[in-house]
Amino acid sequence: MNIKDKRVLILGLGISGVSTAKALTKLGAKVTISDINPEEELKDRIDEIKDMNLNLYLGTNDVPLDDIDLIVKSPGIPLTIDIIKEANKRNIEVITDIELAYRICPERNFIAITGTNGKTTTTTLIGELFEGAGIKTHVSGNIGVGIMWDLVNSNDEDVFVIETSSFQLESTKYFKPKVSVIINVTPDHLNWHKTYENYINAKKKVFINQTKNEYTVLNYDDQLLRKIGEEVNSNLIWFSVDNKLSKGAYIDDGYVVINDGEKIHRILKTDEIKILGKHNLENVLASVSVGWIMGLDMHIMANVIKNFKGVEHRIEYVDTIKGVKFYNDSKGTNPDASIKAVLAVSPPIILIAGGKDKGSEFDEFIESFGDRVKSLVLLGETKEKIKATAIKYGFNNIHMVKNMKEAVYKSFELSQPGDSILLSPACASWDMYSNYEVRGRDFKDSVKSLKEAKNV
Ligand code: UMA
Repeated sequence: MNIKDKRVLILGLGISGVSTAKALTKLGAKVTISDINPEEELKDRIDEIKDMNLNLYLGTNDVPLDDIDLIVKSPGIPLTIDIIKEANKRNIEVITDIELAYRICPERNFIAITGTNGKTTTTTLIGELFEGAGIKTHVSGNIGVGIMWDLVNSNDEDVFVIETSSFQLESTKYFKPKVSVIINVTPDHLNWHKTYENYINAKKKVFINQTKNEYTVLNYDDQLLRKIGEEVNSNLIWFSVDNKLSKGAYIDDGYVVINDGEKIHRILKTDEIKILGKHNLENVLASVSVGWIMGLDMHIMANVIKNFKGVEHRIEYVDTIKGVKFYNDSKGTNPDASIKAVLAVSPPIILIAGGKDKGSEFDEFIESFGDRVKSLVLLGETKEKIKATAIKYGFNNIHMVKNMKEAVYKSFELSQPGDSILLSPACASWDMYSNYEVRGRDFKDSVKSLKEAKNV
């Protein structure tokens, strides 16, 4: 696609909007941007684009569409807002940045990772595998500065490892990565997608355009994905923690192995992996599958994995105060992610949960506590809903708090040496914070302040 002189409206001056605006201006497109927020709230973002020749509409998304050829919407903007409905009537296409990147450079080495949980860890690890092999890599999509700015600052042979969310995938049409990965699918973002089926359909778009020239990597242990595998038209590679496969990546006798169909290659021992939990074995298996498909050296992969300590805000060890360990899992933004954290951290656990209501149910989350969680400290929009579910299952050691500092101090009060205090909200952060990173940092700052207060 030649974007030069195309009249593009960018909806949303967030991370992806700024990245797209900078890139499209560089590529010679005629750019208009609108954001519903007023100027005062977008100062930093405006600073990044202030020297560029573009039209800016602030405090509204209602922009005249007469001179617009294409709309690139930020992933968090719903398809139901008036301007998008009007664009649909006029047959003006509405896409997200990953689709735009693909259309501009379809031959690039795009590797797209999706799934309900584990996306960021897997994307980051795959990025490190390529970098470890000396290949110039851009870790992008839901991570970092936004894919369009990465794209205009790259070379043809570079690899793009893209974390793709259902929000981004929903508005793709031709997007076709060289390798697609789905790690797992469980209900999430139901307030956005309305039905689980819509959410699943958005996830499937990661492989839907792929052919026999491309690869799809799926989790064999996920029953839904096993069924979805029947719809894959590309070369399908499975990975599994629980099963030995005739071809693919799995665990065998304490080793991560790849069976290439003829030979079994041992990559590393599972006890050499630093990131905790069964779900992280899945993330490692998905990553080595991609590395193998792309021809990476297995020894290099082993070394990178051995040194990989995980990502910030994902079961991140923070500190130990008087024998109590603190873990930040702010990235646990849905019940399934938080169940994984509860299973990975060593009990007894004091769990801090609650946040934005995305329409999730918390039954399985509470059921996963077993003997592992001893107290529940709740905050945010969903605190009453989680409390009611916990009581239904006979879990009564519940404490309601108003903010993160109170949550951390209360948890410590409830703890004994040997306990773990885990922030894993099972909810998005958007009721109290701009994103999960800000929430995670608030948790870590509160732990720091507690440490100072306790003088240890
Ligand atoms: N806005 C409007 N009109 C509206 C709604 C919002 O103009 O009707 C404006 C807002 O005022 C704001 C901008 O749009 O200024 C925000 O756009 P956005 O929410 O899409 O956020 P970005 O800053 O562009 O960040 C997005 C992703 N956010 C979402 O998908 C919600 C970031 O993922 C991603 O890192 C970034 O693009 C770069 O690609 C974050 C996320 O939480 C990490 N993702 C969700 C998740 O992981 O579960 C999907």
